[in-house]
Amino acid sequence: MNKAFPDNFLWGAATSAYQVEGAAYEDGKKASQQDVINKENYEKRGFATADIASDQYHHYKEDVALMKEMGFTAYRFSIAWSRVFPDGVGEVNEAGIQYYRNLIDELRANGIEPIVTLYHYDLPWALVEKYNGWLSRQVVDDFAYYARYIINEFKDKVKYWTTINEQSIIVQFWTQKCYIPEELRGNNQLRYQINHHMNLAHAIACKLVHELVPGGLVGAALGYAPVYPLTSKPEDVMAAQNAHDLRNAYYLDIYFKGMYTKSAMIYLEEHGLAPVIEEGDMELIKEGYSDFLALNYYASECAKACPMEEGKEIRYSGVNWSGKKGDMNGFETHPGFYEMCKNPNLDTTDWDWAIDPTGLEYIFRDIYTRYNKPLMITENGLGAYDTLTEDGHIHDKYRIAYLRDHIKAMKRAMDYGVEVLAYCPWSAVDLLSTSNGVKKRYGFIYVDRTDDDPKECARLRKDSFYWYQKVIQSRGTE
Ligand code: BGP
Repeated sequence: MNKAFPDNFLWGAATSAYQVEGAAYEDGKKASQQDVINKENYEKRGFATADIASDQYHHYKEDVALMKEMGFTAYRFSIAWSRVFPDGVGEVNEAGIQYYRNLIDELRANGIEPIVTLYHYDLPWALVEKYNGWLSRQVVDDFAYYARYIINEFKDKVKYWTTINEQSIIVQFWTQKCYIPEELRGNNQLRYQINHHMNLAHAIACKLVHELVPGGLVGAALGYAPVYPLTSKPEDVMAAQNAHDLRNAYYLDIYFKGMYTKSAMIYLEEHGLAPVIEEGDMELIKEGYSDFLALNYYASECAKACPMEEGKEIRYSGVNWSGKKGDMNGFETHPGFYEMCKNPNLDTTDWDWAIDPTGLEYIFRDIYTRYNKPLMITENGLGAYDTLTEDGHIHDKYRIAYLRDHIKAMKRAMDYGVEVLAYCPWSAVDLLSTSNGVKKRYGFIYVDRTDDDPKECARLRKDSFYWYQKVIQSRGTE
């Protein structure tokens, strides 16, 4: 087996627009639903807003220089729809699109391949006001308008495109990822309806890349966790299969087979949760095939049987808001199908995410064997509290250990024949977490700010920065 990664393997890291850019209302940008959701998080829980985030909008040249210093050959980031079209559709905001032209040119000038995500949770607020955003089918046409503009604009500069970030996670944590009016939050069918609208939007974006970008490659970025049975009791094994069908296969089958996984759809239909599918939808989904799958892998999940019982109701994943181990407020439950639970065999992060590098090897082998498409990692990482020492260092050896083990696992999968294009862990620089403010850090580059005080967002190199630099230099043999 080869020790080193292939020469053309892309090494980099990832971010998303609202989590890193800041400048939320600058140069013509208007609010996205994340500006509103994060303002609520600030008011309820004291987490930072997206107003300044890591201020990459003003630090992008410095950030790209630091990425180059680490040896990056790729950077996965997203475009803020409301920076380009502040009202969702209509007039383009010249200053907004210029920011992305500058960023992409800066990356290219430094030999860094842009991997562009079209949508990462930040729908223009104007479309929420107009028709409740993703809840309405109208959003599909507006997304097509936005996607056509962006893909056409960057067709000669961007080869790798990802469409919609983490549809599976949006179903679980829908009020954090989409703005859902209070009175509709009890209607779980809408989670799958949103998801269906996103499948249509995804298919349209895939078709657009195939039509407009010479040599372009496109796929979704899927949040994916393998599901293990809690025990080897057959009913737990069956529960794990059920969870896999509804949480993982459901997306893979759409992206690669153009169909909904039957078992999952039967379950949804039986419980009145299935999306409304209109004539022509499945044909469109089939036409919008993916060239690769981008995976966001952080943790594995565990499931056990969940017999139907009086009083047991459907519920979705809990969140650990406090960042104290063991504070996770509940697990996803589908009576009669499966119930998620803690895996007693794995250690967790402070936010209760199971640490499981072998899970990465497992899913790579599994997905590649079934679908035979190239894979890339567009997120993988450890959310942790970092301490800035008095003399300006961040000794994040826990992050190095986590990433090293995952890189090794990815390599083992590659040694067994899995085609992997890129490794872009989360995150290039520290940024705003989706549910836990800025104290939960992921970056190689420290951003000196707190939830209460954005300060100047000065950049500092963590120990993991120098470690990753060596990994890249040695083509993964470090
Ligand atoms: C993924 C999202 C990212 C990111 C990451 C870490 O689900 O695509 O946007 O933030 O998870 O999650 P969190 O920020 O909640 O720690």
